[in-house]
Amino acid sequence: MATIVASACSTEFVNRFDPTILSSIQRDLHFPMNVLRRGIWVTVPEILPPRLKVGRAVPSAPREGDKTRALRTSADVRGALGTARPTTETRPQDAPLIFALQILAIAPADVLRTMPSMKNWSRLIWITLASLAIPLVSGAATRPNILFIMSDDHAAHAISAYGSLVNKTPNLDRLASAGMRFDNCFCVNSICSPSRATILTGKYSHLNGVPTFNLFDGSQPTVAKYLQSAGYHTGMIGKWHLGGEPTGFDSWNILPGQGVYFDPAFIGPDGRRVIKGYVTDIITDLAIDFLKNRPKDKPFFLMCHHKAPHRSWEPDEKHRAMFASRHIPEPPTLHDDYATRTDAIRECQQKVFYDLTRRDLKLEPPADLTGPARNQWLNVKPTEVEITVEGKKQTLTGEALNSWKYQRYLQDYLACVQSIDDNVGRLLDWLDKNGLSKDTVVIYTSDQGFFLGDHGLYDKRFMYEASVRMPFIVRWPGVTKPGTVQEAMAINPDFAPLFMDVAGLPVPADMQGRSLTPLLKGQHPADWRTSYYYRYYHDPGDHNTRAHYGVRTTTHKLICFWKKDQWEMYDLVKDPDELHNLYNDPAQKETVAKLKAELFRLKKEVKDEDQYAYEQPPPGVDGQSAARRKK
Ligand SMILES: [Ca+2]
Repeated sequence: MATIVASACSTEFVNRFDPTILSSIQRDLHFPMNVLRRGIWVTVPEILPPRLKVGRAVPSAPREGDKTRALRTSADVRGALGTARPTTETRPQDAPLIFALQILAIAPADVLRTMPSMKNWSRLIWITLASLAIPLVSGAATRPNILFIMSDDHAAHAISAYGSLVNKTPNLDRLASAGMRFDNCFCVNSICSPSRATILTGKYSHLNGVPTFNLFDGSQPTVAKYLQSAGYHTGMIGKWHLGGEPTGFDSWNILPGQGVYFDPAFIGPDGRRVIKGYVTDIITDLAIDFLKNRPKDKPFFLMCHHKAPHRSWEPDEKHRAMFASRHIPEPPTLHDDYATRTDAIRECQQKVFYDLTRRDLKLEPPADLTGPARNQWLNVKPTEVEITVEGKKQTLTGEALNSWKYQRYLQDYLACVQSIDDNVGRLLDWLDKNGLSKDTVVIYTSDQGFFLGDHGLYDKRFMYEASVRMPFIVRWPGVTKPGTVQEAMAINPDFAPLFMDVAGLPVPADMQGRSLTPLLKGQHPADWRTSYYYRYYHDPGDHNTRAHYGVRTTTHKLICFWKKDQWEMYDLVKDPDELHNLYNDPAQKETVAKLKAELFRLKKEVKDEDQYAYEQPPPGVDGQSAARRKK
């Protein structure tokens, strides 16, 4: 005979609820996990007659300053429930969170013996709750599916919905026209693995342990684990790039390290296999397989992570041909002379004119070169290139070569993006055909932005706009008004809280972002952030890019390259291209002082105590691909 065990609790208490409690209860009390999952996260006051209001676990609500208490074991649950007492309190104003944990579990009747204060309660109450609760949690409308599509290094300004001047992306535009486009979504550390760790944990790099390309500690809480524990069927397909094996996913199939564009290897729970074809098509195929094979009685959470359009920008033949002879407009800052800027941008090695290699430019090595000599040839950054135009050989140098390099880079990059766009279309079509679009929140983003020749650069890392701005498009039928644009500032630590919220779960207190749901509903919370904190560590890294931290407000940006104590300040309203460093302008003294105060306020708020300022964990995410390269 099953009986529902219930307890009311405070908001803080709910926020400290640890998903590991589920496995603890399962282990200690021998409950089937699927029953547990069906029995939690239900808001009951609305369905209860007033006289049946449940008890409030007053003594278990943590007090101010009490940071250690958490429900981790079934003993904790018993302790919390044992203190519950009947109450006639009316429902508090913040009831959805306050009562989110009321039904903790469906427990065997004998468990009640450990909860003396509940003995006198009518068992009928619990049975009634059970019968009411289960239908409440089973509807797809209350727990929508989440399809999170993330590409790698796809700049927002290479999406036509964002006003791209260089390409057209009809499928991403289709998503944007049915949902909300975020125009000010930023990453907090503009590099691959750190962004992924932040998205999974809702935390900054200094708290999730991934400041650079180092191994992610898979034992820490992630949004995938929370959703999995709450009954979501979770999947991770494509580029993982956090080292080790994914945790918190019912199904996973990942590229080793960076992965490769053609005939890529994938690693799953059953080992490694090579799949013939083009990586963007294959990741989409695997995502569709996940959707086809999912248990139909559960909502799903699928992270579909593309490799493209990451360097070395290798398109498939179809898309390469589309862009092969296309002239791409140059960005206005391609010839930036870096006047007024600090040393960092001059010293970096991610410049289109100087740092693209023959490999990047797809130049063909002499046929007689093999092995290391061939690699050496491909890794040269050429200052002279011979090309053939209409049967005639030409040697390019200087400005002509610079322009040609930009065209070669963008043609390949955009051709890779075009395949992403096609494949997003395939996924959207599949959802449509299978009647899932209405019940699925679809998100498109990239792990950061990218320089498309902006400031003469490729790659990312810097806190400049093209690098930190992430495309972020959300289609949430019935919640988000189609075709809307969001100006409020979002950051990638917000993604995990958003997924929690979509799934009807309380946002854990240690997640540092904030759920974007109010914005998606068209609300404008008065206390929404107007500034955010950024920190990049990978110095000198692969591109000799100086470590820095900074603050971006809605109008200004302040950057500190802390190892050299060099600063930059930009007025984003008057100078959106960030060409004029105003840090040393006497007229800006007051503005600089205010920005510094805000920078250090935020640094403290996000608990950045310079954990990785001068020393970072060893590399740990590219081992497998490095091993492949050596072969
Ligand atoms: Ca990336």
